Formats: sequence, structure tokens, C-alpha cells
Amino acid sequence: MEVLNSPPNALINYPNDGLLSESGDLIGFDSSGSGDWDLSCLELPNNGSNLFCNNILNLSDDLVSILWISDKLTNPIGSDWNFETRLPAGNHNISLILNDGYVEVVSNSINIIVVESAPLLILNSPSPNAVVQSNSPVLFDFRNSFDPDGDNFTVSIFSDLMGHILQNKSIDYWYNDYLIAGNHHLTITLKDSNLMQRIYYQDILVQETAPFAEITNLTNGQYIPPGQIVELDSSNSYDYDDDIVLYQWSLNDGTIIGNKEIEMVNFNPGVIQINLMVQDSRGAQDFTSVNLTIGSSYPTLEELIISIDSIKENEATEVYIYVTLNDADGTTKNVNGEVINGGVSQAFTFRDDGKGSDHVSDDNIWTYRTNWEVSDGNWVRVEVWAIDGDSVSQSQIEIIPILKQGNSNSLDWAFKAGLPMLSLLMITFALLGLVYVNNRRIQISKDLELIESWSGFDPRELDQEFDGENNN
Ligand SMILES: [Ca+2]
Ligand SMILES: [Ca+2]
Ligand SMILES: [Ca+2]
Ligand SMILES: [Ca+2]
Repeated sequence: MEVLNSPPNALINYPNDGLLSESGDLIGFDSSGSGDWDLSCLELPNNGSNLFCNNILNLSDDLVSILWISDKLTNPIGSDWNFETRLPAGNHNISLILNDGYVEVVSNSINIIVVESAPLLILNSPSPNAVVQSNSPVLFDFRNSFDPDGDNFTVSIFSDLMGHILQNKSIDYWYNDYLIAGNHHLTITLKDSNLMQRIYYQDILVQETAPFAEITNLTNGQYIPPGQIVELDSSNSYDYDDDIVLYQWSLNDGTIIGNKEIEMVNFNPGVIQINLMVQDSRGAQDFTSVNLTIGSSYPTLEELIISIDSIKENEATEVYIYVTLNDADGTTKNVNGEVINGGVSQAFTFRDDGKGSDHVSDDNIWTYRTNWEVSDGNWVRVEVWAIDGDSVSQSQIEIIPILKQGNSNSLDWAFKAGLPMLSLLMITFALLGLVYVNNRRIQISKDLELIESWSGFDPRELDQEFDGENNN
């Protein structure tokens, strides 16, 4: 007995005849009810659910081809029982063709009208409801967007917090943009050359971030000449939220230098670490630091001025002595002197504190005032030096002749002869005895300070007494 092969069924279940659509719409194509009795349901999608097939067969007897065609298109629309696709604009008559190798069956055709449409957005980044940080740029990548009609088009992105982020941009590129902190409601508009536009909405949350501390114009290990004012400049520090509220400069020992964006500071000699902290309105902080070597300088004295040219024997004489100190790093705290007369030495201390005989404090003009009364010898020798830590400046020396009573017009021969002798002596000192002399002077300085610390005696006592008299 001959078993006749069954012909296929070809039915279009969807789309419906007369559907109106846009070129951008995905249209579902569904052939439910189609099939062939010689097909095994097991070999069909979803075990042949909704299709015409044979439940008993394990293997199909027929190889059935399936084709969806449009009279507007050269190529078939598809070759599956079920799928989604877009159709170009136009008036389409669509048929489903099944062929089981014996017979080709064509379904009733349906008509679909597809009109042109606006472009479609494919946004690879940012993803919907993305959460990002304000200090990193947001990647906008919509390069896969397309216009189903093949039209040229542009993309614009608008934020309710910032206004336009991108305006009429091409899909040839991706874009990186910093967004301000906040929850942005983005409006993404695609517009084609026919002015057809499609609008999408998407949110992105941008979180605030910490500031970045930056010190400008100073390099690590930089040498600063003694006495040079250092400009501490933090103005290149930044915060993507623009909310820096505090700058703080400090040293490693915790000393606060200042809290202005720019500070001008004179540092003591030595190696120092300068720390900068910046803080934003949420209290987030950032730190940076720089090491500097501040140079030191030795003191020098110049312009020793003594208010008298000569002194009369056995007569109390008011004397002012001024000397100018140069020490760029400002570390010299002692200027001392020594008066030698008739083999007797007396040490004294200058002042630059603006008190007593010193007119202006810290102007580097150091002052000493005294009453001298000399009875011995032919001259008074005044020597002045500055002490800066362990170093002693070169001396300033002046000789004051003593005028003998009744013989005041002529200087003693010994004084005349003594000057060259003295110069020779000083050179000898300089060549051989400098270390000894310096040590001795530092010792004198310490002795004077020690005497001061006893509080009963102040080497400046005379000066102060004098001031007292003057003030009264
Ligand atoms: Ca279009
Ligand atoms: Ca911030
Ligand atoms: Ca110094
Ligand atoms: Ca002074």
C-alpha cells in the first residue's frame, strides 16, 4: 500500500493584514498553524508548540524549507517559524512559502505599510541609572545608533542639572565629559536629516569626590637661599565639585604655618617638610608635601659708629655705639663688644629690640649706650662681633684716643706708635688665633647670658639706668 506524502500548511498568524508600521519598529513574524505532518515536532522550536507537526515521529521524513518574502525586497525577510525584524519604508505584500521537497505551498499574502522613522539610539555607555564619580569623565558611546532609513542624523544630550552636555554630535566618535555631582535626568535626542526625531530619557547619578592637594612652583629637595621668602601656593589644588573650603599649611612637628591659599613664609635654616591639606565642603581631605632645604648664612658686621672721636681723661662721657648686622637667615641673636682700656677688658652687649637707646627694633642696627670714664692709658679700643650659633663674625674695631687733661691738643706718642703695632697684632690673631678667639667670644656671650640669668645684674644696666634718667 502506498502512503501519500502530506503537503505543508502555510499560514501567516502575524502580522495582520493592513498593519501600519514605521521603519524603526520591530515587527514580529509568526507562522503558528503552519507546518507539515511529515515533520517531527521534536525537531521544531518549542517541541513544535503551535505548529503543525507529528508527535509520533522521532525523525522528520521531510526537509521543509520556510521563507518569508516581500514583493518590495530582493532578499527574503526571514527563514524561521518565528522572528522579529524591521522592514524598510514602503508598501509591502508579504507571503510565507513552505516547501517539503514535493510541493511548494504559498500562504495568502498580507499587506503592510511601513513609513520612515526617526533614528534609533543604541547607547553602550552609560548604562541606565549608572552611578559614577565626579572626578572621572562619563563615557557617552552611542556609535551603534542607526537610522532605519539610512538618513544622516545627530545626537544631543541634555541634563536638567547642566544644560546641554552634547549638542548635535556625530555617531562617528565616542565622547568623554565630566558631569557635576547630582542626579541627572538626561534627555537624549536623535534627529535625522528629515528632522524626524526620537527622544530617550535616562538617569545618571554623579557622586561628589574628594579634592586634590597640589603645591605649585616648589620641587622636592629644592634649595632656598638664606633669608629668601618662600611662596607657598596651593592654588593649583582642585576639586571636581569646586567645593574646597579649607587650605592648611603645616610643618612635620604639627606647627600650623597658615590657612590661606597662598602664604609667604620666611623659614629658619635647615631641612623642612611642608605639608598641605585641602578639605572640601563634605570634609573629604587630600594631602601633599614637599621637602625644602633652607640655606643658612654667617653674620657680618659693618658701619661701626662710635659717637665720640676722642675721650677726655677722668670725665664721665656719654657714648653711643651703633653697628649694622647682616645675616640673611636672621639667626644671629647676639652682638657683643669689648672695651679695652689700660689693660682692663669689659664686655658688653648690643640690643636691637627697639628699647632704650635702640630706636627701631629688628632693623639690624644694634645699639649700645654707656657712660665711660677712663683714667689710664692713651687709648680705648672697641671691638665688636656677632655670634650666630657656633660661628663668630669678623670683628669691627675702633680706637678712641684719650685726651690727657692739660695736654689735650696733642696725642700721646705711644698711641701713634701703637696703631701699627695693633694692626700687626690683629693680623696675627687672624692667622693663628682665630679659633681661640672665637671660642673665647662664644664663652663671653654665654657668660653674659649667665650673668643675666642671675637677674641681679644686667650688662645693659647702664643703658637702662640712662633710659630711666632720660624718661624722667
Ligand atoms: Ca529616518
Ligand atoms: Ca569635593
Ligand atoms: Ca645665620
Ligand atoms: Ca635697631
